[in-house]
Amino acid sequence: MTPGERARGLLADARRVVVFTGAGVSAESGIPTFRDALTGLWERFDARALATPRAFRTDPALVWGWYEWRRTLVGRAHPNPAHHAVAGIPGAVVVTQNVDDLHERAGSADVVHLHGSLFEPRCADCGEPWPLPTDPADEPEEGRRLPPPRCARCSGPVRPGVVWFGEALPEAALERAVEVAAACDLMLTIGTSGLVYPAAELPHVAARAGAAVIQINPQPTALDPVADVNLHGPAARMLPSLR
Ligand code: BV8
Ligand code: ZN
Repeated sequence: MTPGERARGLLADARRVVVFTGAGVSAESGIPTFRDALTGLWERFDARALATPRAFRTDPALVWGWYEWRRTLVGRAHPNPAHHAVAGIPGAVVVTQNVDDLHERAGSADVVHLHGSLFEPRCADCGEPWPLPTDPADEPEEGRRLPPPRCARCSGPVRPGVVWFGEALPEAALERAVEVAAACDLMLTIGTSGLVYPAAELPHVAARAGAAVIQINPQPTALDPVADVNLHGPAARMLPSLR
């Protein structure tokens, strides 16, 4: 039996599916993965250094400009066949590390964002949500430094609504993610290098609870040992072939 046939059988028999995704699932929508996201103004920086509270404190305009550029990229992008295939899995819970909204725009109704979202900026001081500009004319130009807006309530700096390195994940999201991973009978892990914790623990939680784990990634990853089936290829091609 080929890995693809095995995966198709597991998916057909599964009753409680969790789909765990990373930046790779959005790659074919033209969204650079986390490591590749640094081009132009940001190419001399390491994403892991930029996605931190310290970077924002040190140079808020650089960090806010980077995130606004990424948000604009996502706004212009479209869900790809991988997002649509995930949305077509009956009753699947999507647990994503991504900060884009492509799973939702593809029709996934139950999406848990472990690392927050580009679309929920808030005041860094008082937490007041900051309303995103609705007029496309207000969208920032191609990647450049952009001083963050000021909070209407306390005039603190507005920050992206994402989880930075060294910051705790949203409690409710992490709790729900562990709960569904421990209760599923199949986990698909798609487009993640499995290097960032505690998110990368989830496929292990599922395997320990007796679930089958299918991985879709063109490259080997840190999750290879926990995968029962490894499908080496791009998600937009591999996922639709499982249905
Ligand atoms: C925490 C949001 C504790 C921001 C992200 C030292 C100091 C402090 C912390 C630590 C430390 N050492 C370790 C840690 C823990 C740290 C961590 O895990 N570090 C790693 C680097 C070792 N974790 C944290 O800091 C977390 N918080 O531990 O808090 C705590 C507890 C209580 C109180 C206070 C603190 C927070 C982690 C969240 C960080 N934020 N994102 C943003 O997006 O800007 S993580 C970010 O990196 C992305 O979300 C992504 O998930 C992750 C990895 O990026 P990528 O590699 O691009 O993406 P991915 O991993 O998904 O890889 C891409 C894959 O796609 C590749 O495998 C590629 O082959 C594949 N691919 C490519 N094309 C395709 C494809 N696959 C399929 N189809 C294709 N076409
Ligand atoms: Zn405020």
